[in-house]
Amino acid sequence: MSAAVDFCGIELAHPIINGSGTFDAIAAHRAFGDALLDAFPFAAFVSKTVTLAPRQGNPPPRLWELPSGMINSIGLPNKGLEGYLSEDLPQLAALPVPLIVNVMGFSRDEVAELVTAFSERDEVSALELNVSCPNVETGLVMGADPFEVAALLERVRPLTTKPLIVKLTPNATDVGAVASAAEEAGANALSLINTIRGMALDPRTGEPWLGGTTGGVSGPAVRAVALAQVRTVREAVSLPVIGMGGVQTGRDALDLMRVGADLVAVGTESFRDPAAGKRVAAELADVVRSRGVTRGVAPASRRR
Ligand code: RRO
Repeated sequence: MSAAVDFCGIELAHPIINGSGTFDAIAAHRAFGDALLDAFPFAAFVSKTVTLAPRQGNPPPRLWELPSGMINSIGLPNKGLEGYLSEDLPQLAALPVPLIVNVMGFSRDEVAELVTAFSERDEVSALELNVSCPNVETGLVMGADPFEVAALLERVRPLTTKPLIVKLTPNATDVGAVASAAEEAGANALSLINTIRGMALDPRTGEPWLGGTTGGVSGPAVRAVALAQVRTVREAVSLPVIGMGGVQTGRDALDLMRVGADLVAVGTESFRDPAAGKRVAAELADVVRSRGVTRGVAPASRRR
């Protein structure tokens, strides 16, 4: 069986991509040189969230390690749209895989401006709308509320023919309802889960450790949550789904596919092992071959 997949009309060599913000391809290219391009770990590259204006991000400390993962409170540091277009996009366009740009705005108009700008760029294969950042209030409100997500899609859908992927937050009361709202309003695909809100205290002072007070929990700690949420979303919609949350092995990826993911993203594991994406893709191919499964479960669109 070929591992190649069609995702929203984009041909991918295998079903493993990265989670936004968990792999800095520009820094990795600096560190590893062209060896990175010869053995790029992912079948598509999803860039860190871009906002309209440049942002410094949250004050440090920004990370706290957990027994089975970590908490981040990065706070969307980025060069802003203009900086991204002039400095990052030319470098990311040179990667040997399709580029998906993750964007976030603090209002619908801001997201509309970002979508319009990227819509004109041939280097960009698809856009991921981040409505799920747990560190910025508007992100949480948008992604937690089906009406807000529908209103956002209705505003930006007419602005581009590129595939629009909505990244859902697990910090919602009913992720299935948000997923359905996104589907009805014209999303092409959904991705989940983003991080789950959490916090850590400084053991010496008892005060919040993170500069942003709370942050997002990721890594193996959230894998069971991801499995349940991907299953819920798969039951609710027919759209392609990118599943992620604590994936460390091919077996973890297969589990997400069994509950309905079409693609799987590797996130926190890439901090430990920058080549994790490639390893997970190879392990997935092995486990699929040895168990005689052609895919996980059939996505809902093919089950109905
Ligand atoms: O930058 C962040 O702090 C951040 C973002 Br935008 C996100 O989507 N998820 C996350 O855990 N952290």
